[in-house]
Amino acid sequence: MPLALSTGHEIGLGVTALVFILFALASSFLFPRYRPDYPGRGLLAFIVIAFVFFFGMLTAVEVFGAESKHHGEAAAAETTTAPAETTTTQQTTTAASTTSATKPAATKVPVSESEFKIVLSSTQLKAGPITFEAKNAGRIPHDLAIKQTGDKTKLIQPGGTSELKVTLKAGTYELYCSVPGHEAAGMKLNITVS
Ligand SMILES: [Cu+2]
Repeated sequence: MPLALSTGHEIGLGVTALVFILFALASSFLFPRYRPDYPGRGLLAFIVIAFVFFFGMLTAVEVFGAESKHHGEAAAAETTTAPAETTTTQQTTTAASTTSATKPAATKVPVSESEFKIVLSSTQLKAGPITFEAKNAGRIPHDLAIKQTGDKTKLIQPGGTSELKVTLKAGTYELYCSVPGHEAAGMKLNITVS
């Protein structure tokens, strides 16, 4: 309905202006041509009519013009609302993709090596990504290897550490030290993954 009302007011404003202009033109050109003494005796009447048109025009501009301005503000408000909604949607999408990109963390398993044994806090591990954090607690270099997968760390100096990142399926695996003679000396340990 506001649109129809506004259109009606614009037409009203236009018609009022048209009548006013026609009257002004007629007063200037038409009436003097056919009635040379115009306004003549009707001077007072002419002034009254001119004033009525003048204030009528002012009123028309105020009433109809105000309605048009209101409509304009409403349209401007609608325009500013739309981009705000778009921004919110984009932020939600970004947050969702960030969350889905996060991977499950690997299980961290501390391993202590020394002459000549390998010690874990538990030999029962959960299947999936596992990070063995091998620490050389002995006095000579060692490493940590997994017989079934072939993975192994670099040679770890006394007091040093090295990580071994693997993904293990359910089964039994042997951890050992690949330095010659160390496995036979006792640096081996069976673990169970389930
Ligand atoms: Cu060793």
